[in-house]
Formats: sequence, structure tokens, C-alpha cells
Amino acid sequence: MVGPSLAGVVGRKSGTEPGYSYSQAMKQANLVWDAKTLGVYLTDPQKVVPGNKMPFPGLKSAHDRDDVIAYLTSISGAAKSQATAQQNAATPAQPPPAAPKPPQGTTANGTPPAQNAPAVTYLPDARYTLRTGIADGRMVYIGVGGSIDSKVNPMLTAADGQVVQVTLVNGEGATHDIVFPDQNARSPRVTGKGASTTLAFVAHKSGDFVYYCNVPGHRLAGMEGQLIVTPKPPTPTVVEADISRAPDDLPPPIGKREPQTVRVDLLAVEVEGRLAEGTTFGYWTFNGRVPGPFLRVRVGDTVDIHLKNSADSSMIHSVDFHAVTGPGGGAAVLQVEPGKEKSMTWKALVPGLYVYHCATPMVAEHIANGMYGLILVEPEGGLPPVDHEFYVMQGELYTDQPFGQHGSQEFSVEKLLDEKPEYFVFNGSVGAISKLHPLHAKVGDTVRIFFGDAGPNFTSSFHVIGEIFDKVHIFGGLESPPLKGIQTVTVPPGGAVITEFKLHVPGNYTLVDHALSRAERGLVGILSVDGPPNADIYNGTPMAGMGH
Ligand SMILES: [Cu+2]
Repeated sequence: MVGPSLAGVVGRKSGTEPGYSYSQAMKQANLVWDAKTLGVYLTDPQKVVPGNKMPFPGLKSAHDRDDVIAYLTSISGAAKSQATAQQNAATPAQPPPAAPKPPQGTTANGTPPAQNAPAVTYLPDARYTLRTGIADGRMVYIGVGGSIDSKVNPMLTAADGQVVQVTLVNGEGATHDIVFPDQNARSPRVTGKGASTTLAFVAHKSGDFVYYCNVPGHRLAGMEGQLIVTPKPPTPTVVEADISRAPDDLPPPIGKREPQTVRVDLLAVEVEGRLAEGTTFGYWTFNGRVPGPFLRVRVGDTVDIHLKNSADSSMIHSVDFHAVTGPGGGAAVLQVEPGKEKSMTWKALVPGLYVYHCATPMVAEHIANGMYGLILVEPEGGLPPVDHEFYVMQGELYTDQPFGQHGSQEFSVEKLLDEKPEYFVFNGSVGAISKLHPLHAKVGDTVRIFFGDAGPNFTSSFHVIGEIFDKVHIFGGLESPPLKGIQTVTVPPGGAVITEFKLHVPGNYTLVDHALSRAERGLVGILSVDGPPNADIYNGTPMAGMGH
């Protein structure tokens, strides 16, 4: 659940764990993490450290914050005694022989032990210390530290599946032990004042159990308490920021106007976002979404491009427009360091639909991680009007873990160089244009799809299941007349296509790359069409779940 960057975070200065890639903002934050600073930070990460890469807006409930802080405190404190704990956990029924040990009222670094931490979201070890003694003339266990401090035969709690560690300290000199019969855990006997032993076991089942001293007569004399094991907590929710751009997120047509200078602002942002259900990835983006914004100019326009690289980026970024005539498509000028901005102007000479992408070495990595988009250079007078325009881009993602693995995924340069992607996606993530943002239209509507293939390596065989493209501007070219009546179009990496079709029959139409193995790795979109049936063209009742 927690990476090495968070183990031991309490007491550490912010942004100082060696080997971890912090945002610039975090490196300069100059905070020392304790319960107070963590509390303020978790309430609103962007307010406390503006520009940091924390992928969630903050934990609004004090209860949630306290849970996280208690957990971070417990793992930070447990670091030094971890070796012992693991050894004990490995042989829960046979703990090491008793050895004199100081009572564990506090852990190694002085933070209180974690028995207060409610084991609701995470599962740190539940750690308790009990000292034997006499109270009101009876033999008892007395709690040491935390919520059980000074309590006689305290109630111990744990969650199902949690490791429970109990240290027993001999407080008065008689021989004692402690057994948890329902957990099949028993300690050796401790003899002599100050002797101690530590017992560790996994709480296997939930319920209301007992512990007691197994030395004859001691249980009856008063050495007995309760262990409550609560049911397994729900698995923690992964915070998943949606980085996908909706397919209807594009500006309206320009149409008739004279050429002019158009200012375009792009911001390179690195952000952890949702790759699939339960899976996130460290995306590199233009303007925080994949693909980047759909840019729209007309032939003859001068583009005044301003590329800014976010201050908390770890990489230099740039932009290469395939619509540019000149070195690097602009990338020869627009290599921008974190926190900086660069600009230039270029003239749109040829109408068409063009890819733009980051062109900073390793270029394939910057593209695969999400830095791409489309720019339409409209011909004079614009394109013929349609009812709906959509923006869809295909790309591949190279993660170190196989497709479908949950958790945060790391980029794999080996798989990139081998051209073995794990994920194929439309608009940045699995389900981006099916589950999250499907395309919508009505029977009788005309639809235009601006489709680009970012690659970096795979050619798309773009197809809409159940439709025939009435018009295709192959390769995104607008200087030639469109092809007509096309089933599937080939779109190379760094290429685009404009397809148009009219909708005649209601139902769901699936957007695919007809290299259909890729649909199993995420490459599916849905165009949902409402309206009356048209039995003249399609007469039958679609089966549920079969699209159309
Ligand atoms: Cu880049």
C-alpha cells in the first residue's frame, strides 16, 4: 500500500527521501512531517504545497486524515523493530525464548505505539504491551502505553488479517505466560521480574475471544481479558484522476474569416491519472489531459505558440506540429525547461488535420506517456457543416506490469524499445470513450470524427463497427477530394484521418482498431445513437449487450 517514500515519513523533512522523484514544489516546501503538518497538507495538498504532484484534492474528513496519519506514524515508528516483528511473525506459534527487554511504552523514535490507530483502512501491526501485576488483590495484566495504558486486563482489538504483536513483561516476579487459544497463539513463560517475551500472530477470524495466563490457577486468580477481532476492512479506494479528454471537447468551426494571428497556449504537465479501473499511470500531458487540446486555425493564419512547462515537471518538454514548415516542426525552438516558457510564430500553409506531439528525447517516451494532440488547419471557408464533430486519438502505453494489473504503474523503457505495449487506448485511458465519455448522436445526424494516431509505434486500422464512412479524408489531407464508401482506414503513427458518416439506425456503434487483439488491451469506444428504428435498413432486434 505504501512505497518506500512514505515509510518513515514522520519526522522527515519534506522532499528529502533519496532516490524519490519529487516535484520541484515539494523539494522547496521546507516542511517537517509530523501529525500537524500532515494534517494540514492532507486537508488541501495544493494549498500547502502549490504545484505538487499529489493526485487527489485532499481528504475532507478529519476521520480519514487521522487514519492516514496514524498509519504513517505507526510505520515510521515500526521501522527499527521490523526485523524482530518479521521474525516473530514467521513463527507465530513458537516465539523466541524470553529475553529481558524494556517495556515498550513507546517505540524506538519516541512516537506512541499504534494501538490507537483504528485498523479500518490500512493494516499496520496491532501492537500491545502488557505487564503482569496485582490489582485489588488479584493477579492481572496491566496495559502499558497508548489507549490501554494502566487498564486492568485491557480489551485488545485487531482486524481480521492483521498481525497482532503482544509484548508481555513480568512485573512482579512470579512465572506467567499469555495464550490466545482461539488464535492458536501462546507465549513461553516469563520468569523473574523484568523478563519479557513478544508474541506475534495473525488474527485469522473475526469475533469475541479471550486471552489468559496458562499457569495453573492464574486464570482463575484474575489473569484473563478479551480480544475483539473486527471483520476485514474494505480495500482502500484508489484515487484516480480522470486525465481523458472527452471526445466532444473541441472548439467550434472557424468557417469564413480572413487569416489572422492566433495565440495558442500549451502547458506541459506531469500528472498521475487513471489508466484503467484500479490502475494509475504517471502521464505527461499537454494541458493536463490526453490527448492535448484540439487546436483549430485556418490556412494562412499565423500561430503564436507559447509553450510553458509546469514548475513541478521533472522533464524538459517541447512541441512539434506536423502543420509547421520549418526545423523540428517548432521543436527546434520550443524545448522548455521546468518552470519556463518559450514562444515562436509559424504560418499554417497547407490545410489538413495534423498531429502535434512532444519532441524531447526520448521522443517515443514523451509520446507514449501522453504528449500528443491534433491541430486542424481549416481550408478557406471551412469544412461543410455536420451535426456532431468528435475528437479521438489512439495511443499505446508501455507499463512495467502486465495489462490489467492494479495500482500505480511504472513506465517501461524496455517494452517501449521492444514495441510491446501493455495498453492500447483511445483518448488516454481504458474506457475513456466507452465507459467515461461515450460519443452521443441521434438517428439522422451527420457525424465527423477527427481521428489521430499518436502511436508512437502502431498503425491503426480505424473502423466503426456497423457503419460505413461516407467520406474519408485519407491521411488527414484536405487538398484532395475525399474517398467515398470506406469500411476501414489505415492511420499511421503521427498521422490522422477525417471520417464522416450519417446515422440511419439507432443503437451502439463500437469504435475500434480492426487489429482487434488491441480491443482486449483497452482499445474500444462507443458511439451511442438514439432514435426511432429504421426497419427498411436494419430489421431485427439486437441482443442485449451485443451493440446493435
Ligand atoms: Cu515531453
